[in-house]
Amino acid sequence: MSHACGPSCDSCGEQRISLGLDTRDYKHVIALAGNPNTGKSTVFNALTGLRQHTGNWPGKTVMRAEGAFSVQGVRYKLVDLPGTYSLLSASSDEQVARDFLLFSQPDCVVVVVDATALERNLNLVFQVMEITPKTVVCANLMDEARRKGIEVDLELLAQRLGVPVVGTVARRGTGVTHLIEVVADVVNGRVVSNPHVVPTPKPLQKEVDAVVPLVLTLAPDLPNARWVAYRLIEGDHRVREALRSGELAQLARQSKTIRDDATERDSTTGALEKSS
Ligand SMILES: Nc1nc2c(ncn2[C@@H]2O[C@H](COP(=O)(O)OP(=O)(O)OP(=O)(O)O)[C@@H](O)[C@H]2O)c(=O)[nH]1
Ligand SMILES: [Mg+2]
Repeated sequence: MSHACGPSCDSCGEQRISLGLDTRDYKHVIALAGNPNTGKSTVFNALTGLRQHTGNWPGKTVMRAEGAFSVQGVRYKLVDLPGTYSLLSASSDEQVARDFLLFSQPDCVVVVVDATALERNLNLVFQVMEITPKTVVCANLMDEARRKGIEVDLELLAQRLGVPVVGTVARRGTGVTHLIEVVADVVNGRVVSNPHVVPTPKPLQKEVDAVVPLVLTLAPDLPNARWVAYRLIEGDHRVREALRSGELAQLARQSKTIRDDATERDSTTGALEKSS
């Protein structure tokens, strides 16, 4: 595990700077997801220098919070999401997390898991890996695991999952710098993950292929239309209603506007860099 280092660490040459609420001109968006009470907001605070509410009970973060940091001059927007057990869950704060993960297309999703209760936490990891290969697992509370005599083989876990796994003790800032190095590698394509998700049986795949165009007719530009198609086939009434009422179409429009703005900003920055 990496050493603990402050917001800007000279000893590891990372030059990480907390930017607090200043999310201007970010290049990449990183989401922090995970079960309730795994230390997401603690990781968020360590990176951004902000003071999101933390405490030892689940359900503290109920809306998404945004902050920023930079590493070696590259600015990242970090989004702290409410805790969620599953992308299929129903409560309103869990829906905030689900909608962001599914439809806002962050450049990387860090799933913060409780190292003392891996089995329960891996359910969400698999669900996130289904929607993006740009998943990084942050095995937090490694000190608690050690205290309880639980040994977590991070390398083996990464092999089994097919995505990077980083151990942290977020309350002390330990491993957080390494986490961000790995996130940067995933975002930049230096590390290409190969998530080991359960393959869809052929007959079901055909059904999904047939439903996807119908979903896109009702909600053009919807990212993860396959996920929506699966839910419809499963008979998920909330998803069906969100599609019927136009809620999903609106989410798709919003996320497209955000993506277009980011692309436009990138090309403007590129043009300015070339001309200077
Ligand atoms: N021992 C230990 N405690 C930690 C660590 N990381 C976070 N904590 C503590 O765990 C508790 C939960 O942390 P939060 O950051 O609030 O967790 P969260 O995932 O944001 O929780 P929700 O927003 O409710 O889902 C707090 O009391 C933290 O101080 C760690 O690595 N080790
Ligand atoms: Mg929180």
